[in-house]
Amino acid sequence: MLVLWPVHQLEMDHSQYLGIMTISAVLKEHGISTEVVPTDLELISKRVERDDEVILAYSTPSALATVYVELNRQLKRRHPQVFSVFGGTHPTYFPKMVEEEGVDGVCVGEGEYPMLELVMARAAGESVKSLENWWIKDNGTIHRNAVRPLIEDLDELPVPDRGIFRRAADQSISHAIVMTGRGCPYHCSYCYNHVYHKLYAGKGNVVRRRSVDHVMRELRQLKEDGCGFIRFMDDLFILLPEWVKEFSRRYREEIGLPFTCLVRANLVTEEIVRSLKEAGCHRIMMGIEAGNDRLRLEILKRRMSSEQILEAARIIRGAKIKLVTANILAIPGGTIDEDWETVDLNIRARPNYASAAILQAFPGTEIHEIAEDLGLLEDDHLERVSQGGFGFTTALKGNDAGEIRQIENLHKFFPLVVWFPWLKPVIRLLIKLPPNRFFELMYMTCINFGTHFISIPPAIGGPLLWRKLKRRFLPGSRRSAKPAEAAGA
Ligand code: B12
Ligand code: SF4
Repeated sequence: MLVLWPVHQLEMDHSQYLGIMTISAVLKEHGISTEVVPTDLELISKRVERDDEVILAYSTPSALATVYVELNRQLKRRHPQVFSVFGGTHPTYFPKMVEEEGVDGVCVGEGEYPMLELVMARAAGESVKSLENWWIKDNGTIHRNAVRPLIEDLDELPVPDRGIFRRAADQSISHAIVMTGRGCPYHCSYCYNHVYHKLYAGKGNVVRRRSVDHVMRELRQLKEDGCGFIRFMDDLFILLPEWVKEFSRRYREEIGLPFTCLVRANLVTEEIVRSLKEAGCHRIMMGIEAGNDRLRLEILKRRMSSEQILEAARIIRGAKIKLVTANILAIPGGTIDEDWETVDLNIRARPNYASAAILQAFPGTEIHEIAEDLGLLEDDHLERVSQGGFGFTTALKGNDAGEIRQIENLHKFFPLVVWFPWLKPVIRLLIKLPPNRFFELMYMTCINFGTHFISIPPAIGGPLLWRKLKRRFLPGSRRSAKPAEAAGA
């Protein structure tokens, strides 16, 4: 029995999927083979043919749902005997995707034990239709099973199986994405967390943290393997101040690598930022999201004031930690003037880099309902947000096409205008032009500079950018995913 995970853009250095790695580690503990492969129809076909029984498993963010469903449809036409399952954020928000052609089952919520049970049951020739967390299609009938309680103690999980990616792709080991816990207690309308709170009501605490010991074990291994930089991607790294203090002390003594993490402005204090700095924190990312109070409080449901944001930014900058802000444009019910307010609040916060995304109203989230109530959804909205486009444009309708165009263009100039506020009058004029390659190039330049020279120390980010450019522009070095035979080695 082989569990095979097709991964979009597997060759990219940031393609580090902890969901896949953790499930893989659990499966391997039970003697089950698992591999990742690039989303290449021929490669996957060859690999499928080499094993008697294969489960195709897709870890599916909404942005890639259509990409994976389409790939799977083609694979199932060639290999009807494989069993195809989908898990991750999109199936969790939108389990109805089980109705798609070729999908045999979707896993709702946390996947380690549900996947283990499913694989074991199939290996034993047993039925999988009543397994917890699964929506299973069986002879045209869909069986919708409830979720099991959340894993209470994350320390019971094995260290993520990073080897699964290293064997399959020539990814850089210079930096690693690490999660020290799961869940966030807040309920921002565009985020996955409120969905989890609803889904798991009465079934355990959504917010959980690994012990410092457990995290250190993983980090020591990463350091031994040559990793030089850690990206903690916990939703809210500073949620538990006592944990952070213990972690910071031990991290400084035992690991000492530069790292980044994410914070929320209302939780930032001088004391916590000092301990992060002492531990070696290189960059902090903090959401500003919207400068306009109505959009921030009522639409995005981010309960914090502009003053709190500015004070947190002051504390982070004061500690000489690089500050990167996260922002959202094209918010349902918002206007271009309100998006300029976001620029203005960023200018006042003076981040080292201001990142911005165009809001994607993923199905299952509250912001999707808000957009629906405002009549902003096109009939093909789901397809539009799930083709792997990663948000260069909005999929929402607006009252005025000209205004939408300005917002999409402002997105391309966002980091630049926060760096150089004196450019505002020029950019106000430029964004009235039709979207064009120059604007995109400007955006890609800023984003690559921000990612590789600000968010990551340049000594590590520089080589990463070089690898990326080589892959993009030098023929022959484009595919750094290894052939399926090597992946299985
Ligand atoms: C690290 C991270 C990234 C990394 C790595 C990609 C990744 N998806 O891991 C990078 C920086 C590349 C990234 C990019 C993007 N991300 Co991101 N990212 C995260 C983050 C912070 C952590 C993911 C993680 O490692 N979680 C820990 C693991 C253990 O949990 P998990 O992945 O959910 O997996 C568990 C279950 O979902 C399930 N499961 C997962 N896959 C499968 C498959 C099967 C078969 C089964 C049975 C179960 C199963 O079991 C796992 C173990 O319990 C999450 C927020 C979060 N806290 O989860 C956002 C999040 C996943 N990202 C999000 C978004 C929007 C994006 C982007 C689209 C942003 C953009 N505009 O470009 C891109 C998409 C790129 C991509 N290909 O995924 C959204 C997704 C929303 C949605 N509806 O899909 C999230 C949820 C953030 C949010 N605020 O809502 N991201
Ligand atoms: S604070 Fe961040 S992680 Fe928490 S719910 Fe809001 S957006 Fe999601």
